[in-house]
Amino acid sequence: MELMKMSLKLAFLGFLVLNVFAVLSMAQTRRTVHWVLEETNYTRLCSSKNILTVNGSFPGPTLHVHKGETLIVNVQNQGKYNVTIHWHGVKQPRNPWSDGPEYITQCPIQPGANFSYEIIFSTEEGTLWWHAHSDWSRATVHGPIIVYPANGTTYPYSKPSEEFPIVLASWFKGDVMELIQSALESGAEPNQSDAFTINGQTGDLYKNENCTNPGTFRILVDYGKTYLLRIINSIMNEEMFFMVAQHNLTVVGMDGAYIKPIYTDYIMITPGQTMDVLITANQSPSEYYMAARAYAGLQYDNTTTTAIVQYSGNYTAPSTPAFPILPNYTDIDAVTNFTRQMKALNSKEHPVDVPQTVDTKLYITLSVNTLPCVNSSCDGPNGDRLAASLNNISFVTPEVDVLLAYHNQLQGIFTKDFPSQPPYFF
Ligand SMILES: [Cu+2]
Repeated sequence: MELMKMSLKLAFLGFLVLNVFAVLSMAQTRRTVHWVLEETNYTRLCSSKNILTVNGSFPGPTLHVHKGETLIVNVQNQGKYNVTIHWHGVKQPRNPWSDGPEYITQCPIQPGANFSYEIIFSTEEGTLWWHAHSDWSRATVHGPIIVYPANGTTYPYSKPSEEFPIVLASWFKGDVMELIQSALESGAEPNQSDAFTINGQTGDLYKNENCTNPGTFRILVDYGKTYLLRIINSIMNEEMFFMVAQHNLTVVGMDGAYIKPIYTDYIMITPGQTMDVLITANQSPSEYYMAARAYAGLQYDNTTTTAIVQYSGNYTAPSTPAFPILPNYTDIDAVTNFTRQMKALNSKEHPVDVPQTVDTKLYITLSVNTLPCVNSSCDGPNGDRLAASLNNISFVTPEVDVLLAYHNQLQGIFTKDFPSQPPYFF
């Protein structure tokens, strides 16, 4: 009996020691990153303005993690607006307090304040991104998240020689926070962007005689090698076509998951989406344009942003690099032909366990509607104001974030009667 007690005690001690080790090793894998939100002066399209940035950079810093890691990002707000940061596509199991959407999972970080996000990476692998989640601050406050395979595992394709994040973004000559504010007040559509950018640069097609040439992002490649482009659409509104002149693309991942490879010469990427694209430098050593422009219908920014793929070695650079023939703005066939090929990789190493039984059925319509204004005094269609909705219900910003209201059972912040189908079928 005594012996048994003894061994139990020892086992308990061992358990304690093991736990201390576990906590210590966990602490070691939790890196902390420090970010400062600040106004930074940038010049694009021949005019300067202050934009909100993380640590002064546009696009913002890249987060590099391995699958399964947990990262702490401490955000100090030295800007003049309320801001939150969202980790786009990171599932964060049982960790909603760090998800970021303003007034949904937290109240915004006020100027002068700071907030520590705990970002739990679980099943994601590939490329994701982070962005501000308050009004239009995400136009300038965003950056890549690169999730490498867990230690001891590797990609489901040959390891690329090098990788390049390709961040597509919108550039507005005006202040983005003022633009959305005035659109919300008038009820009209917000202004279109004045340019698109690739990694912060507009590219050569935005030439203006009155100022120096626009900046152009370049990637340097060696003949025969294969590269991974981690393409992120951080553009505010437009879906985009993207191509590289005379080079084929192989799409191997989307939104932080692997897919069955798509062999194509163009992609169409929607706002918020990410794509991992392999490209082999197998053409005559030279310079080639990569280019992106909108796939859109009615009102859209119809400009084209470019960057350059530059081969290493000795050759005479062309006066104008080869330019890709992008699908037309309204080419729905090009879009369908591309999107119909999207399938999860669903291999033994990367299974996709889709739930097979359905508990609740929801039928949800997303739409842009109008709300009436007194004496038709707004600038939207028929003097009304535009409002987005789900099943005809529009979101009204609460005074307390919805998650806190849910957690503390506060009354009057949200209702539980969201309809499981739209009021009208059409
Ligand atoms: Cu997002």
